[in-house]
Amino acid sequence: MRPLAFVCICAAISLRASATDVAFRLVDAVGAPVADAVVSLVALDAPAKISPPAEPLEIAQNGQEFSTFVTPLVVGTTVNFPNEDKVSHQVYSLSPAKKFVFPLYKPGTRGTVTFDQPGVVALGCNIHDWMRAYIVVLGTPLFGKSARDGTATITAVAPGFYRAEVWHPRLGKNETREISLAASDITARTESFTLALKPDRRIHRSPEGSGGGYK
Ligand SMILES: [Cu+2]
Repeated sequence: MRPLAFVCICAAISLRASATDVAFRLVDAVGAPVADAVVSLVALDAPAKISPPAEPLEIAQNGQEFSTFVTPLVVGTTVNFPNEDKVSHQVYSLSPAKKFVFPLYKPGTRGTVTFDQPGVVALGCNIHDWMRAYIVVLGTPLFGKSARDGTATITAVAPGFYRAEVWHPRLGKNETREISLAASDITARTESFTLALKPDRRIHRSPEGSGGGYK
C-alpha cells in the first residue's frame, strides 16, 4: 500500500501546482468598471463535472426588492425565495430556461425552485413591477460575478482549452473568447473585455429604500 499512497500524493501536488487563476477585467465603452457580469469558463476538451450545492441558495424579498440582482449558479441548484417583508409577493419567471409563478406568499413564508436547465432566468414580481433580478444557470462549475471594480477571478483552473464567456443584463449577446491554459502557466491570467452595454432601464421605485443591487 505504501508506494501507491506515495504516487497519489505526488499527483495531487502536481495538479495543484499547474492550476491557474483566471482573472477577468470588465469595462464598458467609456472604460468604467462593469459590476454584476457573470463570467464563466466552459471546458472544450473534457467537460467539467458539475455538482450543485447540497444546501439551497437564498434570494430574499426584502425592502420590496430582491436581495441579489444577479445570481450565477450551476444546473441542479435549488433556490429559496423567503419573503422578509411586511407585504406579500408573487415572484415569477417567463424565461424558457425556467418558467414558474409562485402563489401569492405572505410575510414569513417562501417559494422554492430548482433550476434544472442552463440559461438566463429573469425574475419579476406580479405585485411590485419594479422588482427585477436575474439567475444565470450554468453548465460549468467554473464561474464568477464581477464586483464593483469590474473584476472577477475563477481560481485553480486546470490546464486545457476553454471558452471564456461574459454575460451581463445589458449586453445584447454574450461576449466569448477561446483561451488555452498551458501546464506551464503558473501565474494568474487576466482576460480583459470591453462591453458594449445597452442603457440601464431599471427604475428604482421601491418605497422602502435600498436593495436589489442598485448602486
Ligand atoms: Cu413583490
